[in-house]
Amino acid sequence: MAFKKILNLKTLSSAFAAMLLFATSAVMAQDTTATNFPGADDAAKSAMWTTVGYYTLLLLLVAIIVGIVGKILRVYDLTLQLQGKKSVNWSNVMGIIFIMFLVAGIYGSLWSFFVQGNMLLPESASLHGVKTDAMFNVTFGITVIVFFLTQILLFGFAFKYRNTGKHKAYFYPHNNTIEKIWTIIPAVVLTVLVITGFFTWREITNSTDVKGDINIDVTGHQFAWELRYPGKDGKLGAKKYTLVTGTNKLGIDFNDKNSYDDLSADTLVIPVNHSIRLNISAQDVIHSVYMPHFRVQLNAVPGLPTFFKFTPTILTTDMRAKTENPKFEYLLYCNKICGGGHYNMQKVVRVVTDAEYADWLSKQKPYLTDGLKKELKLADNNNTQPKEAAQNRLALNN
Ligand SMILES: [Cu+2]
Repeated sequence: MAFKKILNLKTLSSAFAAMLLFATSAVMAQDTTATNFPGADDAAKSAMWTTVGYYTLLLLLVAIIVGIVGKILRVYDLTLQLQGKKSVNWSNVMGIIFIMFLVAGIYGSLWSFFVQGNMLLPESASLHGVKTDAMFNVTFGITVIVFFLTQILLFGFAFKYRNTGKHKAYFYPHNNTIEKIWTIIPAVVLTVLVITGFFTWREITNSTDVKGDINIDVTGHQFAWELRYPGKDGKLGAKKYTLVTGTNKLGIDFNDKNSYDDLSADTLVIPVNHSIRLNISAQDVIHSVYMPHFRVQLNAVPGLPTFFKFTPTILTTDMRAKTENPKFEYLLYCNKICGGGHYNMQKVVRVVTDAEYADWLSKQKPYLTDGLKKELKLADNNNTQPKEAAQNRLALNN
């Protein structure tokens, strides 16, 4: 009968929620460096899930043991009452559980801090990233101090002022001074943090100076990023969505002479210590350019071309040495869940020296392929006016 009472929707759903929370934390705690790339070792993956399953079952076992100990205490309490003795002081029991919870919680937080904290991104590989990291660290430092302070006070006071049997639990409903302190201090601290964040963000995004930047087009579609580099003229040609066809995937406008020498590339190769300007756009749904190692993220919104400027500071080879991972690659991800193939939207980003960059760029294929020339009825000689051909294309699209 008692067991049936426990099996109601409320307890079952809270137990399920707790299990889910724990299992998620266990998954997060796994070292995924061995499994986190395409074609990862299957054995490593299954070992990871075995560990998660083991800890989840362990949690279930601990919960059952706690339940049994509770029942034993209850029986003991009833026996005492039957014998006419003083019964168990449950407030004392609760007070002790509070302290145990505090100690276990602090241990768990510190464990998470040191074990999972090690899995954070390596140092920022871009100029502005150093500033955002500094802001993150300050915010993190403040919240850690506040977290430990408030948890110790919360559980410590619940223990200290409990009903001990000799005196009642201390009732202290209101104090204006304390209210003022914990309203004004967080308000001031948060204002300072938000304003610092505002100025840093403005500094990162406010540069409209294009001189000296390397312009690269990054266009998102379901499910890939298309990259376009300027040719020898250093300028990217115009784009027009109405010109998009199977061959002219990006809808490059070849009425614009700057388009002729544009290059298409598979890998985002960028020279170290140069300002890179990513011209970001999307063709279907909202995607998001996400390069965590450079602390870069900006949405790619259809119909709203935008850009992000950053300066890479650490060569891929140097980062491999720093992370002690010879296979390390910087990556460009999509950070919006944009559809079924979203997970597959990643490109390798390689930071190289100036000489390597020039060499790589000279090997890239022009965007204007023979197939495209034929489609646009462009003669091999680029001096021919392509206007008519492009208009024909437009007419076909309409
Ligand atoms: Cu996407």
